[in-house]
Amino acid sequence: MGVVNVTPDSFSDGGLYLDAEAAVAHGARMAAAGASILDVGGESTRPGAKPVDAREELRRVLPVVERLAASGHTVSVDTAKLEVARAALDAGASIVNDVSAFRFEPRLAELVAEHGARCCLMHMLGEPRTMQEDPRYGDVVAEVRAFLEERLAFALARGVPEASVWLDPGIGFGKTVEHNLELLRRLDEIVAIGRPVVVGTSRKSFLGRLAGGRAEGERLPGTIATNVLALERGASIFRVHDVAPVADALRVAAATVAP
Ligand code: HH2
Repeated sequence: MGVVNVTPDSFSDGGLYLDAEAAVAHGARMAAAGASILDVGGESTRPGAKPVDAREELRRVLPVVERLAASGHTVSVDTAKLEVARAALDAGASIVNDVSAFRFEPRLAELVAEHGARCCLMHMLGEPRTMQEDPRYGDVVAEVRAFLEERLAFALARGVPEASVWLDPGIGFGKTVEHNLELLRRLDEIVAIGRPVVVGTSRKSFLGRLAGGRAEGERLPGTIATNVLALERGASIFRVHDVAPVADALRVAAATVAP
């Protein structure tokens, strides 16, 4: 899954693809490099990012979703807003990637069911504005697993078929470095829920810290290491900014994992 951020303020590529033309070209390049899904987002979720209203989010993502879908790409829309998800699905997106897992807008579940779309439900502690203020868990893996099971049950109760749901432990969303590491170490416990698992470690700050202080653009080695290990532990979908090198690494790693 290649990341297409149509935002001025995303943590690692904010402002680079704000223009629809540039975002579409970037998406097409990632598809050519091996991305089978393009995840288009119009609102940054980094701590402290400025909230965006639905009108502005739509203005950013809709032309990009439309054009990428029209060119035959599988498009997911990274949003927690009903209006944005509805317009994106009508414009050809087929997956809703909701970092709030239908908590902020429960009616997203019915929308996904009505459209026969797929969805990615992600764990986040609270909301983006405050999630990194001293996050605490008893057992982070057990709590994230219980949350994802509850959100999966919610989606099913609203009519989303089980086969349409992917789950994501939400690396970096209300987690310390140690929480992120524990989730990656014990990813098999999230995979054991029985749905495809999405992981998003790409360029995230814990990788910079672990490597001794690396800026966003210097976190590719950490991104590759964590995605390869996540593959070995059963993850199925890898949300990344640097598609070509990660796709190569995953192909090689996959060839060494027992079928
Ligand atoms: N991470 C980000 C955004 N959306 N969706 C899923 N399913 N999993 C993730 O880990 C995830 C996500 C944050 O990364 P990015 O989009 O690059 O940054 P920003 O939120 O600043 O736009």
